Amino acid sequence: MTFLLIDSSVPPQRIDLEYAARLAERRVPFALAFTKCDKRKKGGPANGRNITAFKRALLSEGFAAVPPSVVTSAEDGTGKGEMLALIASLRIAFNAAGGAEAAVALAASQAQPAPALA
Ligand SMILES: Nc1nc2c(ncn2[C@@H]2O[C@H](COP(=O)(O)OP(=O)(O)O)[C@@H](O)[C@H]2O)c(=O)[nH]1
Ligand SMILES: [Mg+2]
Repeated sequence: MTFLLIDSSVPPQRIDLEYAARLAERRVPFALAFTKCDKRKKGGPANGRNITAFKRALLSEGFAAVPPSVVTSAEDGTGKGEMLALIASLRIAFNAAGGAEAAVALAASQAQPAPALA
């Protein structure tokens, strides 16, 4: 599975939105990992607002749904369990359904990326 890492301490970055669009265009299932949730950029919006703004930007740029996401911090460990659980859910599906095809199908159903508008 692919995680697209997004710095939550800064507002949505054009390059990150474009990267998400490229993944969607190529039908690569992905989840969002919002990083550095402990770090507040001085003078900038709170991390939660940056995260909401990023999700809204995806929707306004053509995504039919927001991919699964996890809020993380390498500094204090936030989101580690959630991230491992997301990966584990794919492993369980892989073993239960017996193959890479099933795991890819599950990832696709979770991510539901739609092609971004041109
Ligand atoms: N406060 C905080 N700093 C972090 C975190 N993750 C990485 N950093 C710091 O951010 C800087 C760049 O780290 P890097 O892992 O290259 O992250 P990048 O900025 O996404 O490329 C380094 O000084 C890291 O110690 C985090 O979760 N919280
Ligand atoms: Mg780096």
